[in-house]
Amino acid sequence: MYALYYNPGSASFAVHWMLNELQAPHRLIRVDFEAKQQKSAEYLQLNPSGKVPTLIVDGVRAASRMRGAAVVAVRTVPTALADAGDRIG
Ligand SMILES: N[C@@H](CCC(=O)N[C@@H](CS)C(=O)NCC(=O)O)C(=O)O
Repeated sequence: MYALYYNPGSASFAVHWMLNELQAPHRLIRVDFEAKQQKSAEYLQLNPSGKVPTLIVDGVRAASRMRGAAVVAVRTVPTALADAGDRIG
């Protein structure tokens, strides 16, 4: 199960798109930039850069930044392709 810390219109869009595209079950947690939530002590424990996205996989922080999209793809694509009846090559 994935959890994505995001802010609308930000770099977290890429990871959110990948989760949706691959129909990967996920939970979204909005990070309020106006309230500077990304700089809160709680959030900095999750992601010391103080930025979104932060991707959590099975309760463990897996990736921040664009690598999150790659993590979702690598973990999910084989199953997604099989379900769709697609083949690589
Ligand atoms: N640029 C990074 C994303 C990290 C990033 O710059 N996120 C911005 C939003 S687009 C952010 O969280 N900014 C909040 C801040 O710096 O306070 C990427 O390639 O994915």
